[in-house]
Amino acid sequence: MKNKKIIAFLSAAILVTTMFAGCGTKATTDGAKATKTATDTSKKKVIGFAQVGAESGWRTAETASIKTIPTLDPTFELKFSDGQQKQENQIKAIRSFIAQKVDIIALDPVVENGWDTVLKEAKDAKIPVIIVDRGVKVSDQSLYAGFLGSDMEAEGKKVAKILVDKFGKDAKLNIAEIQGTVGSSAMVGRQKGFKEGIADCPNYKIVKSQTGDFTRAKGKEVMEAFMKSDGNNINVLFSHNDDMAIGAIQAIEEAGKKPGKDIFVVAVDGIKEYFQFMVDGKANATVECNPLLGPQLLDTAKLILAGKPIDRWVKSKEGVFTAAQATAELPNRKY
Ligand code: GYE
Repeated sequence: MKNKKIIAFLSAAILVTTMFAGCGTKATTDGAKATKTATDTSKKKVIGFAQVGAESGWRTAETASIKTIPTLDPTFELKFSDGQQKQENQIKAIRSFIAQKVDIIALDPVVENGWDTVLKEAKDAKIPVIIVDRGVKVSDQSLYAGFLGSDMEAEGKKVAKILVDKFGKDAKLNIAEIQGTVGSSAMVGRQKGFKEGIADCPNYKIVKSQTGDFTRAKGKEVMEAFMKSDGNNINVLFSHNDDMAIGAIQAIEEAGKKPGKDIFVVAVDGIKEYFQFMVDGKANATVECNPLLGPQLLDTAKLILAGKPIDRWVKSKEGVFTAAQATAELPNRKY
């Protein structure tokens, strides 16, 4: 009897143990699942993007495009930092990305110089860096994996060609130039390309040249000053971006002149809003600079992480648009 009781007790115990064991297994499986999900998330490849700022329509479009990366490929995560047009903020952002051990750093540098130290820190931490949109000048080329962006010098040359095609080489042009951010590759390249492009036009004179820092407000301010001192003389405006041209167009109108007629207006970028100014006859031409770099940045990051070679310079594709094409092109503009 006693034995029977013991056997019954043991059987119950075994049953209970098995039941618990069953629960235990279930719990472990769920736990494992939870752990696996957590591991998957932590396995996401992280790109840290140090952006210049939010100074122009172009910039906003670039930011939006790069922010699509995690949607284009959910195995990627994006950490975004807005440098507010200050190099020191961008350097801080890179250091923070290094501390967070991101997989790739993408840097859109506000200016060309002054990156050696922080890029060396990224290299020492074995984090590859892709330079996006604007270029850098560094002593050691191995400090970054590659550059993805436009050919700024070529853009400056295209602007010059627009003038030569329109007015001929021998025309007498008094050109006002509103430059982008001083020391940025966009400003340096566009200015250089433009000057080369007009080198054999003896009567093309840059009579005014000042920076508008790529913003609409400063573009207007600069043009106001130009109009005050030389308004009757200027017959061409070359603005390093569309936003500054839009600001300048307002200044030209306020000074009692007709932008697009009294002053031929040419810029760079190709933002939708500027197309409207061309349609309205207040601007004459723009050279396209493509800000939709998100998909190409993702592709480049994937190649690097797969240990595959990337081009030293991945160039973006772009065109030139005149006021005559603006109405047809306007509905196609994606930025
Ligand atoms: O032209 C301007 C922006 O770096 C190409 O920066 C870019 C330039 C662009 O603020 O609108």
